[in-house]
Amino acid sequence: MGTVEPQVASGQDVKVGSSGQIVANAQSQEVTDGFHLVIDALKLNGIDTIFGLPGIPITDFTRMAQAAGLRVISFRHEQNAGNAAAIAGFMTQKPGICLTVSAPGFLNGLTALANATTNCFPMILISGSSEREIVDLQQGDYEEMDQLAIAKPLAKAAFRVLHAEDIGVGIARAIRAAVSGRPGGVYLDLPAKLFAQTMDAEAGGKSLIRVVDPAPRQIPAQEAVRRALELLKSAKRPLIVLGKGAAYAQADADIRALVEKTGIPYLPMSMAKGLLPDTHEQSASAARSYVLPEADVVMLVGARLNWLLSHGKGKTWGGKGHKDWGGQRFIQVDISPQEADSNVRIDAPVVGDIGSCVSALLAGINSAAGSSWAKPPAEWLAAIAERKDKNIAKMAETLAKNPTPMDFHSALAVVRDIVKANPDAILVNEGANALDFTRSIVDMYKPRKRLDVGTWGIMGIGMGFAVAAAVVSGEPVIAIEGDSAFGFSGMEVETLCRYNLPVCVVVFNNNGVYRGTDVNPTGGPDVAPTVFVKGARYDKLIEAFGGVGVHATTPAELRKAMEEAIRSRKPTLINAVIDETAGTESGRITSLNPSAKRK
Ligand SMILES: Cc1ncc(C[n+]2csc(CCOP(=O)(O)OP(=O)(O)O)c2C)c(N)n1
Ligand SMILES: [Mg+2]
Repeated sequence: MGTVEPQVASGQDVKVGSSGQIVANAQSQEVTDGFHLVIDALKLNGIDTIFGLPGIPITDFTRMAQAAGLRVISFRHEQNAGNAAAIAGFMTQKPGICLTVSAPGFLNGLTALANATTNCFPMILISGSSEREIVDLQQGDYEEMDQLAIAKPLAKAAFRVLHAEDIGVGIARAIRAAVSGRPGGVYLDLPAKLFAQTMDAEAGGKSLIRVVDPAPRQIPAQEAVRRALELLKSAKRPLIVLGKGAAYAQADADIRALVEKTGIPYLPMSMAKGLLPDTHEQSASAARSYVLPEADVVMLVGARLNWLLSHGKGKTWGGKGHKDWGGQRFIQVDISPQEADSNVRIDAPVVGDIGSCVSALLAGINSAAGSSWAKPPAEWLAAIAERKDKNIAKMAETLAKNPTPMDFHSALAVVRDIVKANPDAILVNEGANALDFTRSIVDMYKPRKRLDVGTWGIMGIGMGFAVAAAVVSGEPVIAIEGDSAFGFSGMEVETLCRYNLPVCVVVFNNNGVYRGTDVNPTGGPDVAPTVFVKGARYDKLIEAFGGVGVHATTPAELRKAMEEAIRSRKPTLINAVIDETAGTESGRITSLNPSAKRK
């Protein structure tokens, strides 16, 4: 139990006991308060880190949490703290905690909470809130806002605790909601008054709950597994798609065994890269545009058929028109029973946690009535290999060029080598071209090493993810950032320096959003909306806080700086000057711009 600062429970005749606790004369009781009950409840559930930003009413909470041995990582903007919490949740399967003040701080954290929910990252946004009586009558309290109502539609669940004796239940419910089933963002509203409430320490301790089995396994039905395996067996051109959910599951060995035992080519979604090394011979990444329309049976493992997979239909999948079904039959392994049929018919849904589902599928394959599982037809594998080899050779040619100025490819050839030499390093990535080229060029070798913009393609995750990745893993972090993307969280380079984190930020500086070449068609003094200050020196930013800044205009300079950053583990920002003409509108998703659709 945490003990309280000398504080008087109202109306009681008290004295301070030998260990500083409050002793009431009547029953000789120790008291605790809301602050300590929240801290104790978190600690009781194995939470060791809080990402946040102090202010009324949670400043003292951050101090007491630190005093109680929790790691409290303070940010410069709540959105970055929220993103840190979310990705910590993804990496650890424990809910990441983000702590903010009321209204504006809460709102700043809310984008990260919504993004976490969309991406199925378990996090809990804990915000202090103002006086309920005043908020509910809209009488204009300090930072007045009905936060619970606002959070509800954006979170997987939202709770408020009004009484100290309910803190244990509140934290337990938040933890269960965040990590069980399909994980997501949970909002927990803690009014200012709650923190100061006192209660008997022993009763308080007893009111806390250590959550037993917070994310229970969900075993798939045998019938569903059998149906899926039968469909898979009937395939002539099978394909496995591994999603972020498969990476989250931490069932790495079984997933690899499933892919290798079946011999089926696979495609990793962005954050599933590295589940098997990207250099694996069964990886079909370099032949994506061939395998999607050609496959006849597709097994989705923790991957949703959303826009990132063109909704499972249309021309990407061999359909005639943009909404036409391509003829594939789908097996979908997912924790949510509602996911199947969201976009196209799923012939064989397998519902359960990815780990249990994959192990059940493997068991079915291994026991295939004595007969060993037949590998996919050789023509299918040969056709994929042919495309792959061609595309990989083409890419190697492009990467070997050394143009002046440096372009995305020549810079990423360096990043690719550095990641290969440091497979434990974590790669954070955002931008448009800076994102798409990195995803396709930089191979990942281990699971959960690539953290990026996820389902929404959200800008601003960069420094929050980088801080959390370094704090949670202790491994070096490389953040490949578009210059626009970096700007959303750039002030957190101070946070990198303050905590002395081994993060190497590489800003791919092409003078703007997508490119630096747009012009104002009116000839007026304002530059075009996508263009930034030309020749900006982002490296100077980190120098202001004692970090290492490097200005790199060639691949050789970039290589030297990245190697040094990884070796030294010093917070480093490399301003990598990229040809401002090299990018394309929106990177790979140009076609989503409305004007591209205009007939
Ligand atoms: C929160 C948010 N705001 C805006 C966007 C739209 N957007 C997509 S990519 C991008 C920035 C692209 O520029 P940059 O990061 O410099 O990458 P580049 O293509 O130049 O390499 C923006 C603003 C977004 N995805 N998310
Ligand atoms: Mg840019």
